[in-house]
Amino acid sequence: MIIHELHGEKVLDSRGNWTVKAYINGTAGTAPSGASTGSHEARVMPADKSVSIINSKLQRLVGESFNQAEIDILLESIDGTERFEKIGGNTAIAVSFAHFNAIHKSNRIEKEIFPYPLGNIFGGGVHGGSSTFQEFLSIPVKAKTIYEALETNAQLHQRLREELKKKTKIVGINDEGALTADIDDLKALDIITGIAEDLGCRIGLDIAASEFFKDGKYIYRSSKKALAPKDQLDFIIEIAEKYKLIYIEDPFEENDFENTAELTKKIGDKCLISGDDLFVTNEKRLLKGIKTGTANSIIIKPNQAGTISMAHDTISLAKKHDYIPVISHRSAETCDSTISRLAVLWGAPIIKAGVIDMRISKLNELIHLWNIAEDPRMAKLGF
Ligand code: 2PG
Ligand code: MG
Repeated sequence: MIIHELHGEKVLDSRGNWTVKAYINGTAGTAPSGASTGSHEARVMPADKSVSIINSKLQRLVGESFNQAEIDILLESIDGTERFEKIGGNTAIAVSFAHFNAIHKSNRIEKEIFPYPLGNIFGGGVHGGSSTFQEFLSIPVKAKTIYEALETNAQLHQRLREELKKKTKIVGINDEGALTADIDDLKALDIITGIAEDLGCRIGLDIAASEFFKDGKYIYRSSKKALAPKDQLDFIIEIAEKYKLIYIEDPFEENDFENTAELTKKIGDKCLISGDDLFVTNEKRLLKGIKTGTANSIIIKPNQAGTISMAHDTISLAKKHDYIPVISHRSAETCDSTISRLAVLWGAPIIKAGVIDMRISKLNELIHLWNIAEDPRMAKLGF
């Protein structure tokens, strides 16, 4: 596709912070951003700087013709560093998304297999809320259509809200639209699993353990527990069994491959052990995981890598080695729904994209893709 026009704009994200939006031939792509970011992610530039890079340095793309791999490789080479230190991973992903969307804008994606939504129902950590664990996630394993799947997560969110209102005075909503309440992590798991069983969903957790790892210990807010890594391992195994957890993300701090591997060895046959801050959508870090038997699932966040093609390389490596890829949003988002299209295009069996608020733009895009597919089916989860 020939780029006739490229420009950048500063726009608001869901936290009310500025982010960068790129337009290619009138079609947009917008960078999301995280709060629990891995330290090995692509660098984020201030939005003003990012916009000015698009409107000056990157104008050399105008008049040229690229496919997706070509434009992404050019962005990497213009930057010239491993983690987009010069132009910013946010700048690169906004341009990469805009290019992808300009190509695929009105096209039906020639894929028929749809991802299960992994919905953030209840939360805390750095996203707001008093639980130590960052995300209590639901996966509607029995759903046969995308409609059923999305409705089940929405119902769980609604019923949990009612249930929490009976138990505590203040029930809130955090950065990702997850419910918050002043209850302990285990109490939250008790309540959530009760409703989830009734609705036919299974529960997962994004522990985001780096965020509460201080001086060699995992510090739990409400119970005031401080667990050494080995005790954290025992604790995670205990709750995985008790609550029949199907998915656990970042159970240890971002560089602890060893304990993550041990957990995978112990319970990886019945539960997905997923690396987010651990792998940061980075091929080299995933390769280390593959070699050491660390985790059996990976979060794919295109903005952690910097371009769609880099994220694609990582997901391809994951699939080759039977790591279950989970395409994911960030805690600060916009209505950009590129990741929904990528999830279907890349055949990811799971997508983490929220349950309510503006995050429904991604869920509604899945519905649209479902409706224009010829014979749409849900992915096979194998559990
Ligand atoms: C995560 C994400 C998205 P953040 O940790 O998986 O839920 O949060 O964007 O803050 O890293
Ligand atoms: Mg995470």
